[in-house]
Amino acid sequence: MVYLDNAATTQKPHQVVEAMTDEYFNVNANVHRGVHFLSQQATDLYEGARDTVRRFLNARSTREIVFTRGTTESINLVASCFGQAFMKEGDEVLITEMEHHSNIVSWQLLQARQGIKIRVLPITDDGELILDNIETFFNERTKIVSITHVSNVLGTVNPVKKIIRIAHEHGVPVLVDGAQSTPHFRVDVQDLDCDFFAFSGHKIYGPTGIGVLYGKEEWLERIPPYMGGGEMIKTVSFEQTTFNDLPYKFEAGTPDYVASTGLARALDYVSSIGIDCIEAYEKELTEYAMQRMMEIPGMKIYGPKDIDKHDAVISFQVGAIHHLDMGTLLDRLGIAVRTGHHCAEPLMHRLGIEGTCRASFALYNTREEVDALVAGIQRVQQMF
Ligand code: 7TS
Repeated sequence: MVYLDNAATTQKPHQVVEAMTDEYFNVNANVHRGVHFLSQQATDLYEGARDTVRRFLNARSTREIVFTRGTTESINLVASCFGQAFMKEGDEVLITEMEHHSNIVSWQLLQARQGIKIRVLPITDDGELILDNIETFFNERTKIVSITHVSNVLGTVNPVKKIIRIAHEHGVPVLVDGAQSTPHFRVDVQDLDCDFFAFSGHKIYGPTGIGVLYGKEEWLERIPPYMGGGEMIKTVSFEQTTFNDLPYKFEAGTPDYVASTGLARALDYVSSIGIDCIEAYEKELTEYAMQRMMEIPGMKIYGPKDIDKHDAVISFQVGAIHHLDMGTLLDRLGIAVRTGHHCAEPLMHRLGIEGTCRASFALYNTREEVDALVAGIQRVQQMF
């Protein structure tokens, strides 16, 4: 089996699964709730995981690291809580044409509740953001920018640092969707100077059900909690409740403390290999794949041609072969790719297509697997 659906989710290293099994068998107890030995051990693991995430993102403080269920929940949290605190009817959020549904629909829910407006930065036919007239997208109603770091369809690496600088010149904070960037290259939230950053554990060799919202302390202090419940409070009476300190204000209820251990182990795994090594290896592999795939007659690859702007995701279409047929037949040959709109329907409309086939790589993929993909595509082409 050749697994090339890593943008959807990655396979897990032994260390990650073993750390979680070990916690269930040997340390399991609810966190932050007991004076007893096991609860303290579990709490130490949970808070240790938070510090591992802090180091991985180079955040200033663990107060800025909120555990969530994933990128989707992190974006919904910001849309909902930032929206409630800082956006009124007619205020604007600026997104892009290449967003994943999670960074579109979250804002549409806010639109339905509070009458905000969604403005959309356009892209070129090659899938790059058009920034020439970005200034015209800012006005006094612009309250937040919410953009993807890397497109899960086109592989485009967006110049988020530049966009953040421009937004800040207008006094506007920026949320970066890092679901597709964190697994592939170094992210430094202080260097980017983003105000919020979201990513998912399962896309970076960690378990499902856990993700992160990084937020600058000044913003997290100023926005209200997302959900109410245990752990997010200081005191509760029927008349009035006071909220807990950061980051616990945003962590209502029993968290997935076993998954956070798995995530920390996955980040340690990535760091032990070296994220810069991973980036270099995957870049070479993606370049090789693009070259080999372009040898196939009728091949169209979406996204930037320049490999420095193209992450480890290749969306393609071969002649008139429907992407679903291609994906199904590749699967018969033991090759797993994703087909369809990739949760980015507005992007499909922009490109004038219904969907694509998508091969996405991780650090464990090889040139031999790329060769198998190319041979598989050629075989499918012959069948047609
Ligand atoms: N943002 C981007 C850019 C994504 O690629 C995804 C998931 C999400 C947000 C949502 O992440 P989740 O972990 O909360 O679901 N993208 C994909 C994909 O490309 N194929 O399957 C899921």
